[in-house]
Amino acid sequence: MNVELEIKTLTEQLNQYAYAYYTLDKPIVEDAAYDQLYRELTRLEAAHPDLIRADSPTHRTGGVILSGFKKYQHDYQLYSLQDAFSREEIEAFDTRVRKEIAAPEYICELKIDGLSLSLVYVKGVLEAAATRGDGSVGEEITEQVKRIKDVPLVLSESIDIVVRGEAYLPRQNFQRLNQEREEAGLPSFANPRNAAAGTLRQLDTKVVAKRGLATFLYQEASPATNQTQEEVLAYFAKLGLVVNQHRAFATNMTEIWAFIESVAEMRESLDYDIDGVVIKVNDLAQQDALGFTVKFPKWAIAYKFPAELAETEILSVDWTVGRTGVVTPTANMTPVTLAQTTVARATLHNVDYIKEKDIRLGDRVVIYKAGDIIPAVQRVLLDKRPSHSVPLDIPTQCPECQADLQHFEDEVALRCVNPRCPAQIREKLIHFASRGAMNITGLGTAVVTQLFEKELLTDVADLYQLTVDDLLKLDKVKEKTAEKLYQSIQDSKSNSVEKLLFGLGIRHVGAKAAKILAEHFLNLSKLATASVDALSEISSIGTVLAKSLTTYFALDGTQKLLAELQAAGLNFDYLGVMNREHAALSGKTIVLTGKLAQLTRTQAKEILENLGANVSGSVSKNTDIVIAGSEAGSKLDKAQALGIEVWTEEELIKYENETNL
Ligand code: 1X8
Repeated sequence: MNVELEIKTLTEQLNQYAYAYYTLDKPIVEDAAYDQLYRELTRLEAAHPDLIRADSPTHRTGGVILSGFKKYQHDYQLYSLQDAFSREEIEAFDTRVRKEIAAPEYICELKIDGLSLSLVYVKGVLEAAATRGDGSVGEEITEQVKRIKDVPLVLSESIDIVVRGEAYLPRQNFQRLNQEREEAGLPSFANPRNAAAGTLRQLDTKVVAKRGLATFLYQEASPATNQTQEEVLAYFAKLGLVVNQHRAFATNMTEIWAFIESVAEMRESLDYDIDGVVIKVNDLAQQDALGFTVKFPKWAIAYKFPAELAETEILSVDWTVGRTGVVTPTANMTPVTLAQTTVARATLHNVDYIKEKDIRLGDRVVIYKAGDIIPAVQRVLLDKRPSHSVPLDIPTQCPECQADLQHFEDEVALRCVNPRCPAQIREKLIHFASRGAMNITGLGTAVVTQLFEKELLTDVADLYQLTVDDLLKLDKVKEKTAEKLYQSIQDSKSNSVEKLLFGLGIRHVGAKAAKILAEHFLNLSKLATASVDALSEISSIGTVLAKSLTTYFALDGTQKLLAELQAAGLNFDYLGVMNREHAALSGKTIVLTGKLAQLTRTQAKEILENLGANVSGSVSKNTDIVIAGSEAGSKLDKAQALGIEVWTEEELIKYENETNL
């Protein structure tokens, strides 16, 4: 086969696999098979750069570093919608429509809480992507959007079209991202929308590729080629664009309201945030007849769900030092119920946030759950502010070591930069021993704190010098516990190196980055001498991370620590996950359900996948095992009805420990 044809075939094949995976959510090949074809394509493209196609999937992953954003003049204005907050306001809209159209048919769709995008395709090829901006001028984000996996680089038809939609960060990816950021000592994002906005503003496009944004397209901005909105959506799907599947037709207010109520019911079960329902006249000729006001289309309205809010009072603020020295404020509040849980603490994020919202002690505040997870303060009720209130004391010294805190210009965090700060050292040790890192059973917060206070530990290398006698000096620790703990410390020496790398707590190096680095370099000493350039060659490693690593490895203290760890007998090699074919749960389909107590969902999924299992969302007769946490509902019932094996979370953890290499 000639090279050009080979490149074409590989490109089309890979695009078809990616379409099945990202757009249809129905994978048709194993990851490994995809990766192999992908590498083959990369190799051919490197040898024949002139033959790289516009629809090559390699455009999505190769990172580029942009110098800034260019303005983008939209050819077609992006309108905003009129909002409605009550049934009456929708009724008023319906009445206005009926003055012009005798018997309108409405199409009701979900209102995605993301960022508006405009995609410009020329002869079927994605030529430009831009943010909404003010509706006429936005910012060009073509390179960023190419890294959103479900956006087709080439449509199935060679047409000119401008489409509009929403980019968002799936909740699962949002939680994973924040977890990784916390692990890497970075501030977390308040909600998925902010995280999505922050992601599209990345000039290093590798970061965009990694975060896992997704899209829904819902409107043709260029002159329509269809008769109805329903046909537009069907046509989009045919072109390969992602269209949201939840929609309903309505011919009267009762039907509209029934859809809104059904959406309100199932809202929590979606993997993305929505903030309402958009109601549109379905017939495009009727839309044209209705036209626009100066601000809005007259043929659509956006019903906004009331936010789940609660009112409470700020009682005190705790400032805690994390392992990277970031000092974070958390408010203690009078407990209130919010979205079905009792809330008594809320994050205040950072000093800028406190200043911007002017949050004071004794203030009555409105709180909400950001991304429906973490409680945060929405606003202060100024009219209820106590008359003598004063702004919060912002610490100038570390609450633990009293060193002067630093507020670096380019970041919002307040930091303790004292390398000997006991809080940081303690938190670093806790992190080192934690499950995702060295996984030393029995070495949790309480034990580490004691070891540290009794001066048996000052850094992670000391851990490997501890004797059973040392451990017996701890309160409530008897012979048997001490021996077990000693053994788990010894066992951790043979961990695969990504565990150690993550455990070291290098800035920006979360569990996932550690794994990627370990897989690439295979050995810690090799990684320690890698240059920024060598690191940046790895497609998912950005420049910030690369610089953080080289800075860390250049420190005298690091060299000394690594030498001590090596002398203590720690493994520096990547041992790899078990060969999937021979893994303990190879080929098993497993479903997770209910609330887990010790693992996050992501961790449980990772454990199962490392053991070779496929993790699925729904129980069927093909399910092999269901892992049920507390309050497991219908999935557990179904599993029992089908006679499927059910495990507890503890059983999973035990199984993992026993099967681990
Ligand atoms: C904004 C949005 C629309 C839709 C969904 N999500 C949004 N955020 C939709 O039409 N399904 S329409 C829209 C707008 O026109 N401003």
